[in-house]
Amino acid sequence: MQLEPDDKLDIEAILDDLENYRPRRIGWLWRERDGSQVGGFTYREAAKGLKNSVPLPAATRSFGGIDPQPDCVITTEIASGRFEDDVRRMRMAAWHGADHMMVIRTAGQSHFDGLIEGTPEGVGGIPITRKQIRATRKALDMVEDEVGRPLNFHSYVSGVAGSEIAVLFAEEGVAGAHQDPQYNVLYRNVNMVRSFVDAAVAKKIMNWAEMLQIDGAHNANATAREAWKVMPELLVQHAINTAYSEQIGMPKERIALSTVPPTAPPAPALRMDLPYAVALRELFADCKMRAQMNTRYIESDTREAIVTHVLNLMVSRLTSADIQSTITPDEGRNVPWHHMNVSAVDTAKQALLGMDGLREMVQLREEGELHDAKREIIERAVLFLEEIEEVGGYFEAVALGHFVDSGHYPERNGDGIARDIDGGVAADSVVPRDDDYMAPVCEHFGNNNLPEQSNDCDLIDGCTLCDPSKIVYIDELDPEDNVHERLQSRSEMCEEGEIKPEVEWHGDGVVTLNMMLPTSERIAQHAGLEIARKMGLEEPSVIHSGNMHPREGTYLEIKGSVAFSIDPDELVIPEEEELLPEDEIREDVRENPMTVVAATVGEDEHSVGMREIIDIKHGGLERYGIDAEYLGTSVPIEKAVDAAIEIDADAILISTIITHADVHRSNMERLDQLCREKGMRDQVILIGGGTQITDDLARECGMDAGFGRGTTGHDVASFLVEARREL
Ligand code: Z97
Repeated sequence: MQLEPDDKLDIEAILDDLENYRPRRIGWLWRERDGSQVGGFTYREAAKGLKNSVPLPAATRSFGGIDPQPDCVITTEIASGRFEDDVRRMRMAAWHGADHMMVIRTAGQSHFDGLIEGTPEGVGGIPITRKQIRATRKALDMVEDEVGRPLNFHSYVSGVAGSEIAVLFAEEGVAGAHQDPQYNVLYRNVNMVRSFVDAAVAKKIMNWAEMLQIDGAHNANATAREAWKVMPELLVQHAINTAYSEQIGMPKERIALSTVPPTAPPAPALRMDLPYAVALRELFADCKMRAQMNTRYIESDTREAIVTHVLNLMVSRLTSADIQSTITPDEGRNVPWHHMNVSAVDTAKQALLGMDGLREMVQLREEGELHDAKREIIERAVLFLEEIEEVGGYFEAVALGHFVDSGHYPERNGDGIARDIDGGVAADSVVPRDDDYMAPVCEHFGNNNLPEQSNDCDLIDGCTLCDPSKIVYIDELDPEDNVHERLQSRSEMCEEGEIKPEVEWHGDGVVTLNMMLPTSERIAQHAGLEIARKMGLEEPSVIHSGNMHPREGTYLEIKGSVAFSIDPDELVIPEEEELLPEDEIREDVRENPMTVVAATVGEDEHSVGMREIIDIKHGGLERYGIDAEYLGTSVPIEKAVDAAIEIDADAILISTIITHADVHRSNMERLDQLCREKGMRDQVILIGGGTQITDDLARECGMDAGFGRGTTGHDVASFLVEARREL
């Protein structure tokens, strides 16, 4: 199935014949590093460009639409809980430059104790299912053809169903997964023996499927009371999972550390984050670095979140990142929204490109504060590991609450997460295998008595990894809570083709209002909700309130929803005016110089609007080489016409801001009339401008064009060049 840029993703088509869809490949793919020359710029850390993409906003207007791609893989983390909406968001993110599609279930997938088929939405979390994965991979296959770059699909191998999930992922071509037994133990209270045995099984399968593994150390940072204090422990957690994975046979280049800059401003973040980042890269030089953002200190202020992210990106560029993760800037206020995923991907793209080649110009010092701080973190981590050995090993250390203690190790506050070796979910569920244990499947971890000289799965004529036709596909379990029902209720909610706002799910109707209220925060919040209600928003809630001054003002962001939809066929949409490209205008004026007379006419002292249209600074006519004779304010129409005759101007531009007694109309009519009387009307272009002027109004009054609010020099220059060609 080929996806054209103008087509919407067709969910029905994705679901069609899904039972027979197979992934095109297994395994993780990196970007091709080949983008050194783009649009006249030289990049040192760039990857091959995309076939279809959305460039950064400034690129479209000022850099010829180039869309260079940084060298590292960029993640987008998606959590709408409905795969039919996730895939659309993935497509948007891929166009902006994401190629690592990380699907996290809305809450606690690890709490599911088994593999669930079908697509129920469930309560309090979405179980991972084959159908979701396969539909997502199928959509991603279409999108990667569209953007011309491979897309890595990623999810999580955790919980007591982790090993089954690993098999499912291997069968369905999932390219990357979080897998870290410490995550289950510390944060999900899965029994530690079970968690480590499961991890061995899962990692072996992941290795077969050439998945990139991401560990879970960053969670200590996200959980800690004072996140920067867990730096030594983060190194320890990385070390434990990495060593364990290597024992099971994973090569280092498929082990990615989930690095996290531990703190955020107002802390002097870089002085803490940078030594930590350097220590990590020194200790785990052959592993991959997956640079995750600091999430511990995200509040509802998107500006603040973005600054933290950019500082994190600077750490990535000053050290290294193989994968650059992006947490959406709305993480502190909502379940992430479509446009926030795109915003986060753009932030990463922009910051990485902007800091391209930084390390060639700036060198990290090998002595002084950076060196000393790095060494200290490593020493603390080594002590931490030694203490684990001393107390009898990892399990004992966990039981003693060594992990996620709020002290700065070796200081301890006795508030770490303590788990019982014999407790937790699925305690006592690990039993020793019999000596003659046998499972005739490939990539099975541990003691397995298969007949000599046979392939692992010969006895059953191939396991599902070798013979995917044996995979049993279960479509839906729940007759009500499934994708078909959801698609049905979508079409009932909105007539075919009708438009409703959305942030997360198709037609969810959610919109935001931004407002500044001149009062204190608490009053503002309630007043804001009342304003939203009066504006017709349903279920409004404050998603951000920012204190401008305790008494003078509060800035609010409010979300709510609208119940109506819009029929695009009923919209009256004026034809889009196409401007000449800026270079073409310049070329035309260079070959054939252009002069215009400009004045604010009548008894009108407003000068700013006209000057902005003329002056070079904000891109006025001068920028295109057009010579503008500015006559000033309160200029009589006659004087403007005389000046035009005197310098043989191509055009007369008059600005009329005052509209009292329709003086703006009469000025324009008078200009047209006078030019006719002088026999010059068909040799001169007449333009009227001003805040109350529209093109229609100006034309009615005899002008060739009218320009109102929001006009730029480019608009006027483009019109002048085209109009002169027609004279
Ligand atoms: C990230 N923002 O980008 P649940 N295993 C590990 C994990 O880290 C997680 C899960 C499983 C973060 C992702 C937090 N991490 C969010 C090692 C989750 C899945 O128990 O199914 O909710 O967690 O890495």
